[in-house]
Amino acid sequence: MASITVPIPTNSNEPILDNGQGVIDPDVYFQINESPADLPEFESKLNTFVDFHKSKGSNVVFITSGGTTVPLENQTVRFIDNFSNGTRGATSAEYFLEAGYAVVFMHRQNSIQPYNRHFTHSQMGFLDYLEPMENGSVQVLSKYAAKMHELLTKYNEAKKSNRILMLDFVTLPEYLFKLQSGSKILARLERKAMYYLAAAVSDFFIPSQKMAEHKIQSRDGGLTLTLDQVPKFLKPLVSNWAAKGLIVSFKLETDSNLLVPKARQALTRYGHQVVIGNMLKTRKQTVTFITQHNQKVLSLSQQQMADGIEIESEIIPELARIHQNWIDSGKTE
Ligand code: PAZ
Repeated sequence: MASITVPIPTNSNEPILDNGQGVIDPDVYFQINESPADLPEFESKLNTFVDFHKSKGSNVVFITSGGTTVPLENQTVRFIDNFSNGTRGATSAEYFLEAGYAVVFMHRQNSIQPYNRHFTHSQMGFLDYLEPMENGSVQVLSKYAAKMHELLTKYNEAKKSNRILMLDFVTLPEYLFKLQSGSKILARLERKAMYYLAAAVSDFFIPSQKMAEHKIQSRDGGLTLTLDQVPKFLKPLVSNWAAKGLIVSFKLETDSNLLVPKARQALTRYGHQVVIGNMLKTRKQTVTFITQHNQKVLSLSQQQMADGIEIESEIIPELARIHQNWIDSGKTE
C-alpha cells in the first residue's frame, strides 16, 4: 500500500528560521504564525481583570488547563489531541479561590471547569439531576440539592466578586499566542502573579506553511506525518514575559525513573521557581514538588482518596505558602 507524507509544503520556497537543530526560536514562531482572531478580545478582558485586581492588591493566579490540539490541515478537519481533560486545572482553580486568589482560568474549550466539574463529564447527563414539577417548573433532585446549593453559592460568589475570569483556547497556536500575551499582561502584578502551567501542551506541531491547505485525502493509502518540535516557550516566559512572577510548571511522565531528573532538568534549564512532577497513572494521588533546594512528595492515602479528598487541597496551600515567601523576599523558601 502506498503512503503519503504530510506535511505537504504549500509555500516550500519560504525559509523557516531555526536554531540549527531544527527548532525555531519562540520569537520567530510568533512572526510566522497567524495570531488568533479573538486575541484582541482576550487581551481586553484580561487587561480589565488585571487592572481591577492590581488596584485591590490581590494575588492573581494564571492557570492553564486541558490539552492543546495540533491541526493537520489549515482548513482543519483532522487534528492530534491528548488525554488531558482539565481536571487538575479546574480543581486547582477552586482551591486557589478558597485561598483568596483571583483566578484567570485559561482552559481548553469544553474541558472541565471549576464548580461545574462536579456535575459534568460523568456518567450522568445534565437532565439526570433534575425533576419536572406539576406547576411547569423544574427542580434539582433532593439528593443532589445540598451539594449543588453549596457549589452554586461558591461559584456565584466568585463571579460576583469578579475573582474568576474564564478564557479559552483550542489549538496549540491559540494557546501559545494567549500564553505569551496573557503572561505579559499579568506581569504588571509583578510578584503578586503566579503562573500555574497545568495544561498538557503538545511538544510537536506542523507549521502552517508546511501544512496541507485542504482535507488530506485517503485515496493514496496510508498517512505518514512529520512533525516539528514546538519551541521551548518556558524560556522567554521565565526570562522576559513574566520575569517577576512565581512560575510553576508541571512535568508529566510515564516512566518513574525519569520524573525527578526531568523535572529538575527543567528547573535548571529555565531557571523558574517550582516544577510539580506527576505520573500519568497516579497524578490524582501523588505529586512531587521540586524547587531549587528542595524536593517534597505530597501524597494521599487510599483512605483519603476513598473519602473524596483531592490532591489539589494539598498542592494549593503549599504553593500559596511558597508564593507568600516569594512576594515577601523574592525567595521560595
Ligand atoms: O488535565 P488532567 O487533570 O487530566 O491532567 C493534568 C496533567 C497531567 C496534564 C498536569 O498535571 C500536567 O502534568 N501538565 C503538564 C504536562 C506536561 O506537559 O508535561
